Amino acid sequence: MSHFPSPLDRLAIEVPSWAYGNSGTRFKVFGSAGTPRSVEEKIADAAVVHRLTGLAPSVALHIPWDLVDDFGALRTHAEEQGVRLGTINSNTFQDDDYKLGALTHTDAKVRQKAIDHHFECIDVMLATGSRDLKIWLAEGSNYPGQADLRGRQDRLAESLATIYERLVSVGEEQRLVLEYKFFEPAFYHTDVPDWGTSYAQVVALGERAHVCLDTGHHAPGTNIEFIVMQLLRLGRLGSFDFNSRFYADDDLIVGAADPFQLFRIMAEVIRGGGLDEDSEVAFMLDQCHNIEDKVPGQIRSVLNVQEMTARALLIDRDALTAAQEAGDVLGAHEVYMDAFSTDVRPALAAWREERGLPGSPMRAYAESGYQREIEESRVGGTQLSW
Ligand code: PSV
Ligand code: MN
Repeated sequence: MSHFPSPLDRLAIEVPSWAYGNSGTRFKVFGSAGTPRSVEEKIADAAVVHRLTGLAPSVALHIPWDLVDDFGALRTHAEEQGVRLGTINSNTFQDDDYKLGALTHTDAKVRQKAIDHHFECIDVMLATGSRDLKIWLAEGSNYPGQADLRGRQDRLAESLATIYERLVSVGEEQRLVLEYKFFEPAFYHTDVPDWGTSYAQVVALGERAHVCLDTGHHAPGTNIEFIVMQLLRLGRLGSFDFNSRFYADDDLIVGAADPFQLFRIMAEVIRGGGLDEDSEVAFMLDQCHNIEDKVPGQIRSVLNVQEMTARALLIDRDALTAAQEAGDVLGAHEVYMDAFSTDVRPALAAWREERGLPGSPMRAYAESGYQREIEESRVGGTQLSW
């Protein structure tokens, strides 16, 4: 049964440039042999993931981490490697001026600096051919009374409107996606803590503003697939940042901590049309590989998404609906679990081989010698990290 329903052929997962650099926790960033010293080397690594899986045709950039002098040349470099440059992520979380806020700051000069940074990101998008500007804000406060919650929300709306206005003026395709996160780095309140706040802000902007759902950005126990359903229903699910977590925003390999949750999310994506031909939902990874090799870590990640998507596509929708409508609680649950419990790995290996890809991308990577090659050749220079 290597014939999966056609949405499987449409599944494309964008990889983040930062996953190829060194990362860590606030305690330690570990260096590792072979880590890229340039954005070009990050893209070369990302291209290997796509070559071996056929699943990762684009690479997201983070500005200023991935600033280069010539984004047109970077675009050509990516295309020569067989990938595209994707979402542009802004960064207003590593500058002293933003200690008390960026788009929400009480000082208009600081707000303008943060807005100008987004204008710069829009210029980058024009050079790279990117569709999406993704905004995640590290803004909030640590102590009750420290900040005027309402004033910050109003300033946020105003700043976002200025950015959105510029974005929609440069072309027809560009979109703004606003990512939410319930805490960290702020610990008392966060200005965009949940999907409802992100939704309220993007709806006020216009039709080309959407919500980004990062799977690591909810309180433990949150029913994430419900949020997926609701945002799809409302037509505002712009993108996913996939990763998995045990405790907080762990940024581990997607599907590693809870494959069943990933299955449930993909089941709602499919149910809500998120893999239909005309869907504009972007599937991205937002992960760090602190201790494992980064390229195979990314390969494992995109394969996990594919595997749970394939299982979710096996849900017998007619049988499920019949059981649901008949009030057959356990029958409906069994139909759902039958799909989750199916081992699709042999069928996926066949599916890959039919498309000229290695049946086992993980084994193909291990046998390719690429890891040894980058470890031996990438000496000198400064390894990239955040
Ligand atoms: C914030 O935790 C976040 O999820 C945002 O997407 C950032 O851009 C990214 O992580 C940085 O790693
Ligand atoms: Mn994220």
